[in-house]
Parts: sequence; structure tokens; C-alpha cells
Amino acid sequence: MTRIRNLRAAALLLGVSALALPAAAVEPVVVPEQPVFPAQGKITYVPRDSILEFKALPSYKEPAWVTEKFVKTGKLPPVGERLPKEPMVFKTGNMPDGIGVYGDTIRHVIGGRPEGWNYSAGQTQGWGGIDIGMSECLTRTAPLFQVEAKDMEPLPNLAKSWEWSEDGHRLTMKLVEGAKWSDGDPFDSEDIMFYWDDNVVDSNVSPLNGATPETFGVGTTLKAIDKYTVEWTFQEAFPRQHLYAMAYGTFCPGPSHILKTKHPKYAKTTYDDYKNGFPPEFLNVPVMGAWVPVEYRSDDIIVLRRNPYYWKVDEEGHQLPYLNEMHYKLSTWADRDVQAIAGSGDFSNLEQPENFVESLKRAAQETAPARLAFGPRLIGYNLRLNFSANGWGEPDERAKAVRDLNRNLDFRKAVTMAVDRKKLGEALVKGPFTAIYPGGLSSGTSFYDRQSTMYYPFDLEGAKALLEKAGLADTDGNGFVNFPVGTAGGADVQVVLLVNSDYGTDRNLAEGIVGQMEQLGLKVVLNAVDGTKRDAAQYAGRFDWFIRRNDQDLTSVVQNTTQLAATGPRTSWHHRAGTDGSVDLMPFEQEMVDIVNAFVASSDNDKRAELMRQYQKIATSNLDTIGLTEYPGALVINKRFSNIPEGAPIFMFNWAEDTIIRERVFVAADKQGDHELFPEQMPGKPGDSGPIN
Ligand code: BQZ
Repeated sequence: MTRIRNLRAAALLLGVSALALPAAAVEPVVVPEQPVFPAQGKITYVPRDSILEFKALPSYKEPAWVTEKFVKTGKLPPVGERLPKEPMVFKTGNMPDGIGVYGDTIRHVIGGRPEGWNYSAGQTQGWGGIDIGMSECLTRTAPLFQVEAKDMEPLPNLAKSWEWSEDGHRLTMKLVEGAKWSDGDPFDSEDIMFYWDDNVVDSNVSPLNGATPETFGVGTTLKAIDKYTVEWTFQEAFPRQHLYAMAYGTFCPGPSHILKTKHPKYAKTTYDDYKNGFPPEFLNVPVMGAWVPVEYRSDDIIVLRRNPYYWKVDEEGHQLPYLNEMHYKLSTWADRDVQAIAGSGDFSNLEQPENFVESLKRAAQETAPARLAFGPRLIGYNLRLNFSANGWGEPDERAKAVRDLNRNLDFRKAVTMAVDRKKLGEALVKGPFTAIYPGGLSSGTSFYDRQSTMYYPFDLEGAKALLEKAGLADTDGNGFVNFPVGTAGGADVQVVLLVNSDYGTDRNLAEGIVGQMEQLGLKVVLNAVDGTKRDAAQYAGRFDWFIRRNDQDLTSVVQNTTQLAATGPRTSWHHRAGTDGSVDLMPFEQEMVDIVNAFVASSDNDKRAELMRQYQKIATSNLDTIGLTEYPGALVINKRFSNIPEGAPIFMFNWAEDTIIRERVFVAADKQGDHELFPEQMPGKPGDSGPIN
């Protein structure tokens, strides 16, 4: 690099434009060490089997008011008949504050809005933990943050056990036996097969969080053996990796007895009727989760009440959850931070750096109602370029021309070298939080290897030379490069940047990119829409570039692994199948696909670590994504709650709403507030207008 700089300096002295010099073949360097950030809270690693088990207990308990007002009046069967033969038992030894007591609620604040309850058909319930609390999935991974790598395997959940065939191509799964939906309807393999056949495999339906058949391995099949047994068949042998995909959010079955009434395969309806058939006003929708939605006030609040058939207990036989109620105040993500810190809300994932300093100041005061603990640097943002050149998202001539540029490595190098990541990070928050992040795996994941993480340092002049090498020049002298004559009319290159307007951080990063690309001579315009519209546009391929906060694939590798590359027609975030059904992979992308598939098929930890080093080098050298910044998040939770695991990260295998295991969180009797809005009430029947007394 020095040689090139000297040449440029000489050229400038001679009055020769540095641009006239042939752009050097710019090679990346190893990303610099990040400033150390001391994550607060110490994780105590525990054996995987010390968290929970399935077994019958001699007796079971429930809140006294449930017995008095619902069992003795015949509205509910006795608690023992509402539980499965062998309920899930949370082990006291893994509960930081032990056996809890009933009462109180968690007052969440969320920035999303519910489209409806049909998670299986891709509707969001507003995020912020509401879908996590209502949906139970075959396996569970979020609590694994406390389990060492050598002991790592997803926890049983709706699938209470599983067994591999001799040759490793078949996995037989036993479901929890005798569990019921919150309306008393039996849970069994019919629910599993409806989710698989009629929501994942049926290409007319796209479940929330993007499950496709390839999420579980190309060619994978699933069938029911009996009411409580299903059998997976895989092309690879022993692809243990797929057990992670059976956790939240890719294998969380819905209530088939309700959903089938609107699914075109079983009713005279359209797929739109099916997706939109259970609007937020359809209350008491049956769930397997701990709380049932009983109240919805648009733009105000969603209230959920305890599920009378919840299939989990503590070691003394108390049916969970301890908390009777759950609130989701419909506000903004920034307000979630403010309310959690102020004490009018109870929980936040502090994930927008713009709120860090104020939150830290308030939480440091003696009187602060909430505790705040930072975890490792696991929140990261990438700029993702649409790589599809065969029609994904039906691009017009301009968009097609932009995608051709996106597929040009010199163009991607120009873009990445024009990004001043130090400035981007400092614009969000000053201090030791943000770090240069070139893209690829998060520095907080156990698979991260800095030596394999390649980085093109900020170099605006070098970037301009590469833009010229990519065939772009400012032919009309207005400061922005133009398409070559004959392409998109030789107009200014204009790139539309899709961004989620629900977050200040997303918007600030996007505005930073617009400004820095202007310095490069590239015109970027924002398309800022709310999260639901952002997701819809992204899934449909209707974008040139988009900014996305990292998902579990980059922060844990083992969760959502197939999203690390275009391993299937609909797995990558920025490159999916075009109109001919194929994904027009570039050579480096094919290498990434092969590495990810080899990772999934391997159970050898050393080999898996080596494969991820190879992945990281190829992904960052070829700029599969253009990293922007990375920083730690902090869990903010009201001090009255007990059983919050120390060191719980806000994001790793999943978000903290899952990681803290809310169904065993409680409030000691002397700390309970009168926050319940429907005290001593229970969910009604599906479609009822509210809870019942
Ligand atoms: C956490 C999370 C729980 C989705 C969502 C939201 C959607 C995305 C992402 C996060 C919100 C909160 O994240 O920001 O802290 O509570 O809900 O689900 O950003 O727009 O599509 O991937 O998880």
C-alpha cells in the first residue's frame, strides 16, 4: 500500500490526477484488534442436562385463585389433568433464585405492531418477545449461552427426546405426550405435520423468520409415525446442526385445529385469507406458550394472561408461569429503553447506541428501578447488496444495472473503502463501545478468528480509482458517477438503500452511508420504511442495497446457519432465486455454500472451526456483506424480578426474551406491584372478546 501511496503523492506533485494512475489491485489486510470491552456479568457454565428434564411429579400446584374460581366451578379440569404425562421440569439448581411465587407481570414495550396471530403464515406479532412467548418450538437454544461448547446441543422442548438411526440419515423425535393447546385441544404430530407440509413446504406460504425446506437441509423430509412421534430423513449423515433450526424461529408449530379452518388446502379460501385470517382482534388464539393474548388495543397495548394448560412446572410441581400476565405496550424501540430505565416498563435490550450514555447515567443512580448489564460485542450491522442478476424482485433497467455493479468486486471494494467506520461508530456513540466491523461473522461468536477476517481500510482516493476501474466516471460533471453510455441512459448511478425506519440506529447508519457515498461520487437515496415493510421488500428482493442488523447466523453460527450463504433458493438475506428458480451464484458464493453445507454435515468441532475460518476469509475478502459497525448490547430489567440468569446476552442464539426463560421468572411477594390489568382472570375460548372470570 505504501508504494501506491508514494506513487500517488508523486503523481499529485506532478499535477497528475491520482485517478489517472491504474487502480492498484487492492488487497485486504487483517482487521485491526478491537478496543477491549469488558462485558459485565459473569456467565457460570453449566452442564446441558442441569437445566431441565421431563418427568412426572407426585402432585401439582397452581395459583389458589385458579382453583377457587375455575377448577371448583368446573370451568377448568384439575391442574393434574391439564398437564402432560411427563411435564417439563425446570431444575431448581439452575434457577438463580430458586422456586418462585405466583403474581405480577412483565411490562414490555415494543416498537413493532401486530399484523395478526398467524406466525406460521409469516405474520409478525410486533416482535419484542411477544412471538417468542406465544410460540413453543421443537427444540430450544437460547438458554445454551450458559452451556460449554463441548456439551452443546439444543435443549428438548416440544420434542422431548430424539434418536439417530445407525447410518445417521434418520432422526426419530418423541413429542411431549399429553400436552394441550391453551384452549385444551391436544398437541400432537398433526400440528407438526401441518406446520411442515402446509406452511414450510407449501411454497405459497412463508412462515415468519423465513423457514424453507432447505433450512433443514436440501432434500430433507419429515413424516409422522404416530400421534407423538415424527421422523426426519436427511441426505447428509448425522446433520446434528439441523436440531438448531428446529428451535425458535424456524420450527414453532401453530394450532392446526384453528389454522386449518382458513388454509386453502382444507377450506375454500385463498392464501391471503389464510395469512390474514386471524387479525389482532381475534383474541384468545390458542398457544403452546406461557401466555395467551386476551386484550388488544391498537397502537396502545396487548395483554396476555397465563395459559391454563402450560406444560412446564418447577421441581415442587408448581405449574408455570409464575407471572400471571404479560404486557406489550405498543410504542417505539427507543421508548422501550426510556421506559425500562425510568421504571414504567420492565425490560429492554439496550441495542441502540444513541441511548447508551443516558441509560448508563440513570442506571448508575442508587434509586434506579432497573439494573443494566452489558454483554459482549454481538450487535452488528451489515450493508447487503442485491447480488441477483436473474430477476429476483423483478428489477427495472436501472436496478439491473446496479446489481451488475453489486456483482463487481472492484465496485464492492470501492464502496467498502469509502466507508469510514470509525466516523460511523462515533456518530452513534463516543467511547469504547463501537468497533470497526468489516462484515462476516461477529467478533462475539466462538467461531470468530481475527486472522481470517479481512478488511479493506478506509481510503477514499483508492475507492475513487476502483470506481473508475469498475467503469464509472462522472461524465456530466455534477459530482456523481454515471452509468456507461448505453446503460440506463448514461444517467447518474442511483442506488436505493432500503432501511428499517423503526430504529434510530438504522436510520443514522443509513444517513451516514448516503453522506460517505456522496464523497465517493455515488448517489444513494434512502427508502426508509417500517420493519414490516422492510422485511416484505427484502424477502421479495425489491432492493438495491439494504442495511440489516445481524441475525443469529452471524452471531452464533450454529443458529440459522443456512442463512450464512445462498444454500437454498430462499436462505440468503441478499441473494435468492430469480424468475427461473435458480440462484445465480458467483464463484466465491458457491465456495461459501459448499463450506456451510460441509459445516452442517460435520460433527467434528475442529473441522467445523476450520471451515468457519475458511468461510470468514472468503466472505470478508470478497465482500459478501459490507460490515459497518459492531457494539455490545445491554440487558435492562427491573430490579423486582428474580431468576434472571447473570451474564445473559441480549442476543446470541436468540434474544434475551427467550434467554432469560421468562416462564420461570418471578417477583417475590413483598416486591409485587399491582400491575395486573385482569387480575384473577383466565383466557377465554378462541375468538372470545377478552379474558374470562
Ligand atoms: C428483540 C426482538 C425480539 C427481527 C426484531 C425487529 C424486527 C426484525 C428482530 C429486539 C426486535 C427488538 O427485533 O429490536 O431487541 O426484542 O425484537 O424478537 O428488529 O424488525 O425483523 O429480526 O428480531
